[in-house]
Amino acid sequence: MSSTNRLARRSRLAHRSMAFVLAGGRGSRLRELTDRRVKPAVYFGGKTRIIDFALSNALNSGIRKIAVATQYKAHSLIRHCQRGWNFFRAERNEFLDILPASQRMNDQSWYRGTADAVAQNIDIVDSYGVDFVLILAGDHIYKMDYERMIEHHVASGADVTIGCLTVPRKEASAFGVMAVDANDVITSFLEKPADPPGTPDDPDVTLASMGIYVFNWDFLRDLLKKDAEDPESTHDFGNDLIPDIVAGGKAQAHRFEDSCVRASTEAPAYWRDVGTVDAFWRANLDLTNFAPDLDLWDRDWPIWTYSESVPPAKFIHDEDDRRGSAVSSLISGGCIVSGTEIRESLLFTMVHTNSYSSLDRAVVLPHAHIARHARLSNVVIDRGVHIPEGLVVGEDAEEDARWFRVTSGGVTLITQDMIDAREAA
Ligand code: ADQ
Ligand code: ADP
Repeated sequence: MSSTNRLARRSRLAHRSMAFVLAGGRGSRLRELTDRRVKPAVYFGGKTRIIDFALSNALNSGIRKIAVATQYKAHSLIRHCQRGWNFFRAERNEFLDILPASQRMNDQSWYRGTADAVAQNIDIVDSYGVDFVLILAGDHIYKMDYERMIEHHVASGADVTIGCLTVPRKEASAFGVMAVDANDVITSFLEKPADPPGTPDDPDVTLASMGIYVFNWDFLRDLLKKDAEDPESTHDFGNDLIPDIVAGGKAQAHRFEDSCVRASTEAPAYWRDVGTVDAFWRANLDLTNFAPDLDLWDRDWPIWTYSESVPPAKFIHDEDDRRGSAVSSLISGGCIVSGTEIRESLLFTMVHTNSYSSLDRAVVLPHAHIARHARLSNVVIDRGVHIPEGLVVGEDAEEDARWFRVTSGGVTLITQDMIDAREAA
C-alpha cells in the first residue's frame, strides 16, 4: 500500500472509533489523596491530572469521540473535563461526553463493574455511530498511539485486541496475565493470579494486560447484553468478558512497545500505574531527572489539560538576602518562591513558599502554602494545604507518623485534615 493510502486508511480508522474511558474506580491505595477525588482526577506532573494522559493519547491518535464513565467522587473529575476538554466541535460530530452512573433508565443505578459501565450506556454508544470501541482506563501514565492498536485489531480480525506489556513476575498478580502463541494470539488469560506464570523466554517476567481493549462495537454490544443477563457474572472486563473470549473466540495481544510514543529512539517504553503514594511520588520526581523517560516537552505528542491562567513562576530574595532558588526541580506557573531553597522537587500551579524554608524531594500539589522556617523532605503535600511555620518533616519518622501518613517507602503524605488534627492537639 502506498504511504498516502496508508495514511488515508489510518485516519478513517480513528474517525470510525470512539474511546470509552473508565474513570469510576476509587484507587484506594493512594490513601488520602483520593479521599475527595477519584484516582483519574489526581494531579500529576505539575500541570496535568492522571486522566489527561489517556485523553491526550486518544486526541493525539485522531480519536474525536470520547466518553468518560464516572461514579465515585466525581465532582473534581467532571469539573476538570468541563473546563479543560471543551474544544471538540459538535458540528463535526466530535465530543467528550461525561457519563455519570445513576442517570440511566433501569433501576440498577450504580455501575456494577467495568463492563456494566459500558452496558448501561449501550444506547448512547449506538448513537455515536462508530465501528470500533476502544476501552481505556483513566488511571495510567503513558503515551501511546491507539490508532496503531486499532489497525492491528482490524488486520488480525480478532474479536478483541488487548494492550499488553511485560512486567516483573512478582508484580504481576495485580494484573490480568496471558499466554500467547507465535502470532500473539492469546491462548490463556488469568485475572490477577496469586502466582503468575513467567513467559517461555524469561521466567522472571509476565505478559500483562494494560486493561485497554479494542472491540468491534457490534460484537461488544452482543457480548454486553449476554453478560448483563448472567447471574454469575461480576460484569467486569478482566474477570468475566476477556476470559470468555479467550476460551471461545479470538483475542489478540497488542504489544505496548509497538505503539508507545517514546521520549527518544533509545528511551525505554514508559508506562506507570501511579497507584500508591510511593509510586506517585517517585514518578513525579522522576520528571526532575536530567533526561526523564517521560517526555512532557514533546510538541508532537502534547499532554492536553485545563490550565489556570496564572503569571510565570517568581523567585525572590527575602529581607536577609537569602535566595529563593530551585535546582533540579520543576516549578509551575503562578508559584512564588520567596527565600526558600528547593531541591529535586516538583511544585504544581500557584504554590507559595516563604523564607527560611527548604524543600527536598517534595511533590507539592496546587495552591499549597508553606510558611517560614519549614523543613520538608520526601513529602507529598496535598492541594491547598497550609504548612504551618517551623514544621519539620522527614527527619524523625516516629514523630511524622504521629500526625501524617508515612509509607513503607519512607514518603510522608500531608493533607489539610492531618495538619488541622495536629494543630488541634
Ligand atoms: P484493575 O487495575 O483492577 O484491572 P479495575 O479496578 O477494573 O482495574 O479498573 C479499571 C478501570 O476502570 C480504572 O480506570 C477504574 O477507575 C475504572 N473503573 C473501575 N470500576 C468502575 C466502575 N464500576 N465504573 C466505571 N469505571 C470503573 C484491570 C484489568 C486487568 C489489567 C489491569 C491493568 O482487569 O486485567 O491487568 O486493569 O491495570
Ligand atoms: P480540585 O477539583 O480543584 O482539585 P479537590 O480535588 O481538592 O479540588 O477537591 C475535590 C472535591 O472535594 C471538590 O468537590 C471540593 O469542593 C471538595 N473539597 C475539597 N476540599 C474539601 C474539604 N476540606 N472539605 C470538604 N470538601 C472538600
